[in-house]
Amino acid sequence: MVMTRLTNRSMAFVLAGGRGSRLKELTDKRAKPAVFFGGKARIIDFALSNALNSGIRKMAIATQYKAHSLIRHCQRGWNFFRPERNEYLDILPASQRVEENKWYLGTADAVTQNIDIVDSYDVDYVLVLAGDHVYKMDYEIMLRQHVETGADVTIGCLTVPREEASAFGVMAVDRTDRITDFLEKPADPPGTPEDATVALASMGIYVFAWPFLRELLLADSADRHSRHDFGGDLIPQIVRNGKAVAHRFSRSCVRVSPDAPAYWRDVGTIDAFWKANIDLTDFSPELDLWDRHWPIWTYSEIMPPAKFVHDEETRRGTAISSLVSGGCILSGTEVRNSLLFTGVHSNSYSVLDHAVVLPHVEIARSARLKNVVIDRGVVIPEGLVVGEDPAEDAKWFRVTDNGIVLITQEMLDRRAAG
Ligand code: ADQ
Ligand code: ADP
Repeated sequence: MVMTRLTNRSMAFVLAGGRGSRLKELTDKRAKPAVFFGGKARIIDFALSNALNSGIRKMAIATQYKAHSLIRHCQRGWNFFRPERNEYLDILPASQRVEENKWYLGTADAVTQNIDIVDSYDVDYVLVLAGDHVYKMDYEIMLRQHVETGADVTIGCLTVPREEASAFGVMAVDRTDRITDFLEKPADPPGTPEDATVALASMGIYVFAWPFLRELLLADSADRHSRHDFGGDLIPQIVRNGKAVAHRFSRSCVRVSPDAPAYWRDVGTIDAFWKANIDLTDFSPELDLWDRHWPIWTYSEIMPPAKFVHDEETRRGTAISSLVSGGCILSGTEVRNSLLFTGVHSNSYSVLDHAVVLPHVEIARSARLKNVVIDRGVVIPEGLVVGEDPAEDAKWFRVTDNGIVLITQEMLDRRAAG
């Protein structure tokens, strides 16, 4: 028998159809996996890069909600897989394959509707991933655990504070990490035996042997009472009737970043999104995007280098403790603790402080913007001040409980119209 690596016998099925409604206007035009992150990337690049760096060369991406931006990104950035080398990456929009007007009913249905594609990949194992999170993880370690324990399903999990656990599938495990109970988004999540203040949460990452999952999906599609959802239907069913095992996220990170703490963020709210981006401006950020051993691949426009124009009059045109992407021109603007995506232009006397500025934002003169997230392509008018008077900000913009302000073009247009 020819010995092949486990990752060569596996595929990643990435679920990228969800809206991410807690990101509010940031996901009005795009699905959460397509939301920009870290200056150049999109959220989905993390799951795809993890799969690539783990040695997986067969991937499928199921899209649904507002998929245009996501599909375009994947077509531009992830188009280097060659069937001649037994590599595949397929983008699978809902309602393209089974019936013309049938959306994916739930996450499991997204796989069921594409059973023939998975069959054609000729793999033994399927790794189901959410395209929704920012993290680094070596999936090969999880695949190996799945094979070693002989589980029906292996679920990636991490500990979260108990009060945050209602947003997750929460599990109870025995001493061997076999899952004894699984509750999807419980109102009152149980703590762990060792520590009642934390709960063991599902990351929405699953490993199955394909023949097992295939049979389960076919049975599920015939079940009229099922919502065809992994977390809501299939996983609780396996926990009851089969063998489900927890894979601790921290284990899969040992090889990825031996010296750094395990990094995983949901970035599902404006606050979390702002903070995870601003954290990259730290002296030594927890998420190391510069690590050449675990690169985060993406598509990003190739643009001229960032330019800082020092204005003799204003004595500005500087950025400190900041990330500034290609194509940016900072002319007489002062930038502090901020993250600027590709192609941001900013003019004299303006100040950006703890600002997350998405691509192609234009900032006129004398704007002062603090603790903000500015959506792609926004044109900031001359003299706009945000982040100094919460009551004024709340009149026009979306202000979070933590005082972070989201600015979109629609909000500015409403403000301009009075
Ligand atoms: P949620 O994240 O709430 O919980 P869900 O909204 O189903 O579950 O999203 C899971 C993934 O599937 C996301 O990446 C999303 O973009 C995608 N998705 C959603 N609907 C889809 C559809 N119809 N077609 C294709 N893709 C779709 C899940 C688990 C929990 C677990 C959390 C971890 O159910 O148990 O704790 O993930 O975040
Ligand atoms: P990209 O255009 O690079 O994919 P987005 O995620 O911002 O970036 O785009 C989401 C979708 O909305 C795309 O179809 C894009 O063309 C469209 N779009 C972006 N900005 C605007 C805008 N200001 N008005 C209308 N449509 C927009």
